[in-house]
Amino acid sequence: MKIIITGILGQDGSNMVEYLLKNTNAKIFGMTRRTSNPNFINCKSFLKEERFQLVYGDLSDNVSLDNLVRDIQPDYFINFAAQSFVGCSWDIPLQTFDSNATGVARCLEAVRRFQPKCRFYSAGSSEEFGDVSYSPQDINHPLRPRSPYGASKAAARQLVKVYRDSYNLYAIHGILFNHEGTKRGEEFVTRKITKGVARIYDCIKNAKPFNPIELGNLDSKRDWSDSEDFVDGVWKMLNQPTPKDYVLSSNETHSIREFIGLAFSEVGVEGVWHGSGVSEEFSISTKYAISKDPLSSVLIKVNEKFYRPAEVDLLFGDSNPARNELNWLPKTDFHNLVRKMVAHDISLLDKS
Ligand code: NDP
Ligand code: GDR
Repeated sequence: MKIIITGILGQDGSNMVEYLLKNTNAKIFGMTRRTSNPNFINCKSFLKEERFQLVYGDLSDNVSLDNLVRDIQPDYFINFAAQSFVGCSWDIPLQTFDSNATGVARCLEAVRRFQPKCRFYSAGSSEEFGDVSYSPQDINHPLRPRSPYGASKAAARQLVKVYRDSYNLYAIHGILFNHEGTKRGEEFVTRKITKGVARIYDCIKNAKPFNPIELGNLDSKRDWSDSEDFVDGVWKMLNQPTPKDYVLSSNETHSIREFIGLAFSEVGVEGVWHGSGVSEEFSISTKYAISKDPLSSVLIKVNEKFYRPAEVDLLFGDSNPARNELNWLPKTDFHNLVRKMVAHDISLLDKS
C-alpha cells in the first residue's frame, strides 16, 4: 500500500505519518514544499524510517502533483497542506484561495488523470460554517464562511463533491473542528496560551518579572480536540465502503477564558478577570500564587492587533454520525488536552 500525505511539516500531516507507520504496513510519501529554511521539528520521529520517503511538491504547482501521482501510483492521497491560519487569510486572500481551493482542484485532477482508484482526502473545516445558524453544527449545516480561509475551504468542499459525482472518485472532505496538541503552530490561540503559561510559570518560579500574554478577541468559543485523535477519524473515514463526509469534533464548546483559566491552574497559578473590551485583563490572585510576592501581576491582556475583520463567535460540533458509523471515539478530552499542552511546553523550558 502506498500513501501520499501533504503538509507533513505541520501538525496533522506529521501526526498522520506517525499513525500510519504504527497502524499499517504502508509506504508513506510525505510531501513538503521547498522553503529556504524548512522546519522538520514535527517529523523527527520518522524522517529516517525505512517506510517513509520525503518528496517535494507544492499545491501551487500542478506539474509536481501530477508527477507524484503518476510516478507513485498511490492507494491514498491525504491532503493536509494548506494556508491554515484564519487570521492571516485576510492579508493573503489570493494565496489562501490558491492553496486551499485551487490546490485541491489540482490534487483532484492529478488523481483523476493518473490514478483514479486512489482514495482522496480533503481537509475541510468548521470555519466553513462560520456565522452559525444552529448548534451543535452537523454535516448539513449551511456554508456561511466569515473569512477568506473559510471561503476557500467551502470552495474545496464543492470541488470534492463535483469530482466525486462526475468521475466516481473516492473523494471525501471531512469537516474537522479545531484540533490541537503538542505540535500545534505557535500562532494559534491554544499554543500561544500554553507557551505563554510555561514562560510566565518559569519567571514566577525564578522570581523574575514577566510580560503578559497578549491576545485578541476573548469572546469566541471553540470545540477543541486532540489532533492525534482526529488522524484516526480521518483514516476511518477513508476506509468506508462508499465515500461519505463526516464531522469530527469533541461535541463540547469552551471559551478562550476557560482555556486560559485551566492552563494557568495547571501550573498552580490562579487569576481573576477584570475590565472589559480592550481593557480586560486576567491578573494573578496573590492568594494562590506560586510565589508569595510575584514581580508582575497581569497574566493576559488584550491587544487589538489580534482582532480579526470578522469573527466566528461559536463553534460546537456534532460528531455523533462519525462516532456511531465509523466507531470513532476520541481519547483526549478538553481538560486533558490543556494539561498535555501545558506539560509539553514546560518540558521544552528545560531544553532551552
Ligand atoms: P499546519 O499549518 O500545521 O500545516 C499545514 C502544512 O501545509 C504546513 O506544513 C505547510 O508547509 C503546508 N503547506 C502550506 N501551503 C502549501 C503549499 N502551497 N504546498 C505544499 N504545502 C503547503 O496545519 P494543520 O496540520 O493544523 O492542519 C492540516 C489541515 O487541516 C489544513 O488543511 C487545515 O486547514 C485543516 N484544518 C485544520 C484544523 C485544525 O484545527 N488544526 C481544523 C480543520 C481543518 P510549511 O511548513 O512549508 O508552511
Ligand atoms: P481558528 O483558530 O481561527 O479557530 O482556526 P485560532 O486558534 O487561530 O483562533 C481561535 C479563536 O481565538 C481567537 N483569538 C486568537 N487567535 C489567535 N490565533 N491569536 C490570538 O492572539 C487570539 N486571541 C483571540 C480568534 O479570534 C479565534 O476566535 C483553526 C485553524 O486550525 C484552522 O485551520 C481550522 O480550520 C479551524 O481552527 C477549525
